[in-house]
Amino acid sequence: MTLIAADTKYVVVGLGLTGVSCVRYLVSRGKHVSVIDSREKPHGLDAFKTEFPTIDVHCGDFSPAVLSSADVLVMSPGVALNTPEIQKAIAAGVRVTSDIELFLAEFDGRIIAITGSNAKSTVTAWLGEALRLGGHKTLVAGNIGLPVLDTLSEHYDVAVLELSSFQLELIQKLSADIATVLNVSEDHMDRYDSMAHYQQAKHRIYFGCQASVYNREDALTQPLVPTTTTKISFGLDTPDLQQYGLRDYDGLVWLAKGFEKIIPISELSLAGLHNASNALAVLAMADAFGNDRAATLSALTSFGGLPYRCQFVASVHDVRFFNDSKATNVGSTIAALKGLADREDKNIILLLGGQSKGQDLSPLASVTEKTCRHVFAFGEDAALLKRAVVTAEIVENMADAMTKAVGLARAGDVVLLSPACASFDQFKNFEHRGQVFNELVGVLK
Ligand code: UMA
Ligand code: ADP
Repeated sequence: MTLIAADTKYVVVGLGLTGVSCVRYLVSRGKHVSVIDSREKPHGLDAFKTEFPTIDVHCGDFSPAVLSSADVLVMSPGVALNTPEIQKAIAAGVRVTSDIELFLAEFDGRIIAITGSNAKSTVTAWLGEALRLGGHKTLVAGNIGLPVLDTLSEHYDVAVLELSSFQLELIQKLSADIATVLNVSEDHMDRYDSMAHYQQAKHRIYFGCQASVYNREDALTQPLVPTTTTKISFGLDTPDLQQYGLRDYDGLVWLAKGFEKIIPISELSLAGLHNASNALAVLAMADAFGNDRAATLSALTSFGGLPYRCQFVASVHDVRFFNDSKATNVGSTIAALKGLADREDKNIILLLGGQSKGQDLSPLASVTEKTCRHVFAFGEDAALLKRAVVTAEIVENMADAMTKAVGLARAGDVVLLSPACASFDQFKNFEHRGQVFNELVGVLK
């Protein structure tokens, strides 16, 4: 590891959750630090100035003078590395690091790193629960919402880190004990110029890892980088020896390792085949870690799931309402539709909408055709959604979609918010969108 001089000047780029955690950490280590943010008045600026009255904050642009005054830029994941001003600073010799790299330099426990286009948070939290029940002091952090540098004051045996492609771009060599890419489907196409670049960013998670866990049904997850690692696979097909998959025994479908039957999928605490896939990933990683199998099984049957992931909200007049606000890309919406569809009937009324981030929306066409009685599209990219799902009805916002959906719904139907898009055009974030949906359901009861 490079030794950093005591008088190194750090400029933290971006004043969000990550940026504030970086400042807090660098100040606590006695470092010289200032902040830059390209927005005029980033959210949380006033609170920051109260907490750090003496730290210089430059807002409104990425001033070349401020950036080039740094020895090291500490990047936030939301700021693209190829931002011209950042590239100029790098070309002039300024080094770049990130909160995850600073964390890795200090953390002395084992590291399990998880990425994927979907299911990252669910698998991270589920595995964290399994390891905790196995008696390991376990940290769950990263893209899931807890910046890693805010956790260093406590000792942990193991960190289960959810890492986004944005965060992975900012790590030279992760060297995790266990690393996984759970699945790869289109997302963040407004930041990457091709799927190949997006996939390459995700695969940085495998650099230097000791064991890689991949999804053998998704070729894009198989390690691209040469590894000396143990490779372990999971998938919903029948597993070979040492692989994780599904097997039929006595009329039930079981999670299995090779020929070993482990638990029927009907006993998992989260329903839907996509969650069986998630459970297999948890099991594979927990075994690779050496977790007590009974503790893992206990987590697989008791974990309550995270809010806004295909979450059942209520049944009103025999219409079930599901909140999948976290479905911010096409792959996750398709998983929800397949999970909730009734094979006999097109029983779903789907609410789509928001910012589509440059994704190819066309895969929505055939699955909505098979599963949905009606589709509503709202928000910034409603017209693009309608171009993909030609039968969709454009409405102004989610509240209008709900009013119309309730008017259409018959007993036995499902009203599903699974927007396939980011929320920032009409909401603060996906949590806010999820809360508003729950409130709209609440007034129906
Ligand atoms: N900013 C600029 N210029 C830009 C872009 C952003 O100055 O061009 C500034 C903004 O004004 C803001 C700050 O950067 O002040 C925001 O930084 P950020 O976007 O990196 O967000 P954080 O608040 O630091 O949160 C990040 C993750 N967000 C993103 O990667 C976009 C959070 O993941 C994560 O929980 C948090 O770090 C802690 O690790 C959220 C997310 O949406 C949930 N992630 C994406 C996803 O899951 O798809 C990747
Ligand atoms: P991430 O952190 O990758 O966004 P989440 O666990 O928050 O993942 O789930 C995001 C969305 O993906 C939710 O809509 C959830 O229902 C859906 N999802 C969960 N598991 C899978 C899977 N294995 N494949 C596709 N979609 C999934």
